Amino acid sequence: PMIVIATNNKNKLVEFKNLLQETSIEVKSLADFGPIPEAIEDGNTFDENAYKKAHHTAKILGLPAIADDSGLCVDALEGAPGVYSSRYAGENATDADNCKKLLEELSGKSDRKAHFSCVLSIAVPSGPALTYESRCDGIILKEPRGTSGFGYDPLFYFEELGKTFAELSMDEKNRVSHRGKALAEVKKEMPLIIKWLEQRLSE
Ligand code: ITT
Repeated sequence: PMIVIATNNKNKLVEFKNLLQETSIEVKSLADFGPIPEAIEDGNTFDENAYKKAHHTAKILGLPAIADDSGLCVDALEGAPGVYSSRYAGENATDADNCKKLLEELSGKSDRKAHFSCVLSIAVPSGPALTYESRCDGIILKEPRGTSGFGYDPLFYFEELGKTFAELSMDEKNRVSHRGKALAEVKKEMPLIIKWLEQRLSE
């Protein structure tokens, strides 16, 4: 079967493609279909928003879709920015704006523990969905380090490797990141997922 990667985030798309390329599923991106309206991400949890995005695209295109909802949860900020990670500093905020805002919010705080969360939802047009999730723990630095990746990567220090996510290659990041681990699970389960999709699509 075919599956559409329902994301407008170029960096996520690259990570997705990289991880799903050797599976037997045919992967498409939104760009293969021409513009469709964006899903409304008004849920309070990563789960809700991942499903909203996957089902929205599946319904419009009439094809199974996979979406990611992810974000950074900071202990000293009671889990913020969480589901608001992409627009922490405002509706049209850039990654740099969001990182700056995070450093401001954390200034003077000694607890720098944080984690990235990722929920992946695979939905069919008629509604049912499968969910996979993972997280990755780290520390928020006081200044950015490294130039790869996106979002909060330059501030997210991954202790096991002694580097920020922005100092890792894409393959290194994918081996340990929240999205990489959730996608690895999807990859491992692919035979079952394909069976599940074929059943749902024939109903
Ligand atoms: P789509 O909804 O179109 O997929 P988005 O960027 O709006 O794209 P989200 O709503 O899931 O996606 O927001 C995720 C935000 O969380 C993202 O913009 C980053 O700020 C942050 N984030 C998620 N994964 C990250 C990662 O691997 N590295 C750094 N920051 C990440």
